[in-house]
Amino acid sequence: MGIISSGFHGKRRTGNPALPPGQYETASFPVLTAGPAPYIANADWEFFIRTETGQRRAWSWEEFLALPQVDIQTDIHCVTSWSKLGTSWRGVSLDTLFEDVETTSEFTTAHSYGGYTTNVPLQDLLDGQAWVAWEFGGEPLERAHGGPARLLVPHLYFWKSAKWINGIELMPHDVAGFWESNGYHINGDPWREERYS
Ligand SMILES: Nc1nc2c(c(=O)[nH]1)N[C@H]1C(S)=C(S)[C@@H](COP(=O)(O)O)O[C@H]1N2
Ligand SMILES: [Mo]
Repeated sequence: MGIISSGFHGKRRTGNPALPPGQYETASFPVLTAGPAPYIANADWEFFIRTETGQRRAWSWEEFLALPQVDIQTDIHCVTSWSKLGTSWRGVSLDTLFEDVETTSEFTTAHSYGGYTTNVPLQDLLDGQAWVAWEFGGEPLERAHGGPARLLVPHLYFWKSAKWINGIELMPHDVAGFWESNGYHINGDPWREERYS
């Protein structure tokens, strides 16, 4: 233990209960992208949801902005060990986007412009746990961080929060995405330290 009595015993902690095991807090906002950042003009952007039966819902940028917008305050946790606490975002809840979608699938694949994919169970996207976010800290999301818009699933490691999100595909099975096929854990719960497989 350090010199500060944190009240935890037998476990090395920083003393901040907001930090999952093995994470440290950073004030900066690192950029982590596999490959080049794609450029998508707002006018060309769309977000789709495609089901296992081929049903497809899609929103243009204008239609997306006309949906109910919510402010989100949340901590984010990268598998490379940095956490950023109390970040603020604005976007549309996945609950709103899934309102008229009928599916029996339990799994999804998030597809990004540029080809990045990540798998997320449908239940992790619903009930106020995930958003398509387009504002960060009161400003339009920077392209390096996924602008025009990114998926935000902050209760899982940040690689699940697909930047430059294009759409969500409902999947009959859990199919590993980009990082999940390259050694990252299939689920990615930071509180269980599901980092690598
Ligand atoms: N499209 C896309 N989304 C992505 C990535 C990526 O390479 N491409 N990297 C992931 C990883 S590993 C992390 S940690 C976060 C980093 O987000 P940031 O660059 O905004 O910090 O984005 C995730 N989403
Ligand atoms: Mo990451």
